[in-house]
Amino acid sequence: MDKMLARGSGSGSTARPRPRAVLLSMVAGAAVVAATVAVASSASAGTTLGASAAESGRYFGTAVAANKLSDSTYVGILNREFNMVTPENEMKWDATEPSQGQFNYTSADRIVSHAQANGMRVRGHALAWHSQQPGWAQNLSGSALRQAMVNHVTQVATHYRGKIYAWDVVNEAFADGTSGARRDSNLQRTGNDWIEVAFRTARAADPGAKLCYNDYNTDGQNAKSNAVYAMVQDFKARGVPIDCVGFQSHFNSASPVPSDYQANLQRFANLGVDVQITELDIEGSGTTQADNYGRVVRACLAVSRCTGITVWGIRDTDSWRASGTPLLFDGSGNKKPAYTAVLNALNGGGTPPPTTTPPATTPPPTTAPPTTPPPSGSGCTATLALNQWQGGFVTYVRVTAGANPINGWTVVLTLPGGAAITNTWSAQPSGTTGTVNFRNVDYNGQLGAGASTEFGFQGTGVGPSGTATCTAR
Ligand code: G2I
Repeated sequence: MDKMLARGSGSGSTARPRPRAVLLSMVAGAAVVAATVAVASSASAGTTLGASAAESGRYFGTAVAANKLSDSTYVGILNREFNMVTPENEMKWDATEPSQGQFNYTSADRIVSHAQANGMRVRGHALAWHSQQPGWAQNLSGSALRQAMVNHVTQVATHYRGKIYAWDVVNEAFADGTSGARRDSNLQRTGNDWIEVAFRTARAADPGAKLCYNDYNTDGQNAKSNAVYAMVQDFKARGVPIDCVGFQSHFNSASPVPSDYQANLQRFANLGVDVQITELDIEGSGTTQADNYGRVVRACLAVSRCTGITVWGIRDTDSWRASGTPLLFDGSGNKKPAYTAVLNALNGGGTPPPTTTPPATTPPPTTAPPTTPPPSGSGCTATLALNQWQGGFVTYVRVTAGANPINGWTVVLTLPGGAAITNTWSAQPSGTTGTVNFRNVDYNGQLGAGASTEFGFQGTGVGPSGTATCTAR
């Protein structure tokens, strides 16, 4: 693991331009008419949570319970609105390893299959946690527990290797209150290094998954989030593999959206990790609830490394705290004002974004044409970042549009001899060896001028690095 290079998506600090914002500025003046026409001709972009989040390269997800996948109202909303899912309980230790060494993936697999069949990605939740441990693990301590944890992380992350966008590797390991200390637990008592051991183990098992630390009451700057911040800073300094921090964001009147919510997301992003809102719910109703949801969404959109938002359930009645009606759909599956606030925020404040390329020949009359076009011209460029280890690799490819918006892209690269691709995400490869064409998938083909997206692939042998040929459509 020491040989790992920085991940393409995990080390840069370059802001990701938002395609929609760019498009809107390009069509200033004629924007209203253009947007209306474009939306009318579009299937779903700008009209569902997932499609609207994808306009800025983000996802919009929900927690899913396997036993609700037979509820047609539930599944109807899930398939229409969301493009990321988190199993609410099905990947936890008690669910996946009920007896030591005997793994049961039935319910979790059902969710992963549903996601894959419907073009959604999966956040894995959660590999190592003090809570929801099976009884046998609760009764272990010391090296027996440490060994059991390592085996659990290895087995589960290996089972789902290549199928997980991001893993909550460690969940809720810090104490509440002002101590800034680790939470006391059987895992913590195995030694302070249990968290980094879990992360290194997860990386070895699934090098393609982003690895997150996930917690609650860390949504604003406070003693607990400061302690997590210090841990992430330390991990980055020492090369412990961490790619993202999850902010659960369970809010109510006793625990409101902090005034420094965005600033807190930003300071973590500045450490060189992605940030994600992982379990959002806000108790309340009507306008107040809607306003709070809008604030949270706008905070994520304002942080370029905030890669997506997950709500912790679909309908109020699906929530772990249903009496607080904290979600976006009521018990009958109707959209609440909070839903509209979220959709409007994703769409930039009320106007759905144009979903077709605006005519590039109508520059705003008051703006002088650029004298120095970007070096990439009107096509696209592709840069590679490589994680290489003995016998295998993951390559991350960043595709960036040139001076004009593009409607699709193809990246062509040649693998070194002996290398073979075993898994690709966010692109469609033409083959597994030699020269391979990677074509965009549905949600990441359209890029505004200068905007970028990322795909990746995992393989055996020595991976490619450097740059690759990119062709735009
Ligand atoms: O507590 C809210 C969340 C806080 N962050 C971590 C999340 O994993 C956690 O999710 C909740 C689930 O939403 C609940 O559904 O975690 C709870 C357990 O800590 C889940 O509750 C459990 C009940 O405690 C069990 O009795 C029940 O069998 O749900 C299980 C399945 O319905």
